[in-house]
Amino acid sequence: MVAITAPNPMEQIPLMRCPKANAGQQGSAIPCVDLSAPGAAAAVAAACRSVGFFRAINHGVPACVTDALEARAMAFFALPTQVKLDMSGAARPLGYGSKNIGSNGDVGWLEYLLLSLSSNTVKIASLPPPLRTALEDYTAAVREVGGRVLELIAEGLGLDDRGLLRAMVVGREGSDELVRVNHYPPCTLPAPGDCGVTGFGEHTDPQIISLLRSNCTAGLQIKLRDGRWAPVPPDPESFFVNVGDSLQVLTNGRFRSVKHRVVAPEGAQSRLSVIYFGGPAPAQRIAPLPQVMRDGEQSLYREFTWGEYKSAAYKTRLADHRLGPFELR
Ligand code: GA4
Repeated sequence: MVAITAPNPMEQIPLMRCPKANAGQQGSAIPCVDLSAPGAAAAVAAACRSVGFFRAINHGVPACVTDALEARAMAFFALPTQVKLDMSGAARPLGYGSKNIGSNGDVGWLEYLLLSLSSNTVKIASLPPPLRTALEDYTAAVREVGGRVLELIAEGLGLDDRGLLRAMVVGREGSDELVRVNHYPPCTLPAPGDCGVTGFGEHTDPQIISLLRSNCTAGLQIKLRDGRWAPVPPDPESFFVNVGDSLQVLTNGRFRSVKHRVVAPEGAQSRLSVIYFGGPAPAQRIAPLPQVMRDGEQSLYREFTWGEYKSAAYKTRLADHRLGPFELR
């Protein structure tokens, strides 16, 4: 007798290759910042200038909050596809998505939930209540970490108003905060030894900052300033902070948004990551902060609002240089 198994929809995606990063010395290229240490502001600013990315420890989010979300999210992704779609709606861009990222042809070896947060309410009423609660607890906690990081950034930049960046994102009425839960099942597609299958293609995040937490399955890589890709060793106890395009503009290029990507896992374990994206209100003007500019320094970017940038970004492909059309030189 021959066993007939239902075709796995993930098997249908075009095979994209993504070189595995060389674990060599680059792992140590990822700065680590103790958010509770006295020198945290200087360390955050140095990391944002040099790499645009850092690992944050001593962030104050209890493990029970991250663990609860991980367990609930894994249970959600184990449900049949149709049930997940019925509960969350198909991603357009918010909702449940599988392999398609955005609406311009990008694909990856993953499924995900993309949700908008508003007044700390995850706007997907029909998610299973335990997942909804776990997401709300998580996002309330991670948003505080985001707020703290933005205060440290303001201090590290020497701004008089330490609350300026935080106030653009956290707790601001109408700010544009998103949370994304990415599930990368073990990849069954063949790939040559030095390549893996792309889980999430290379891109920068359009927002001000992003904070990522994953389980202990590897896959995330960041692009260093010298062009090499560095693997980010997973650490479920840390948050990984990304500089987004909008922060690059607010600092007139002093901080640079980091390119990152995910290679799908090959072993038996899924990768699960949860990312908080801190974006401002649509009407927020995104232009270099006058306080960071030296006398006579010219803006590198034409001025825009977050709403304009976001709608332009959502028309691009993942790997596009989204700030290009806004650059002045
Ligand atoms: C990248 C960062 C966030 O995941 C995201 C992504 C968004 C989406 O998944 O719909 C985009 C991507 C992201 C930038 C370019 C466009 C839009 C997919 C895509 C191809 C939610 C976001 O804000 O921008």
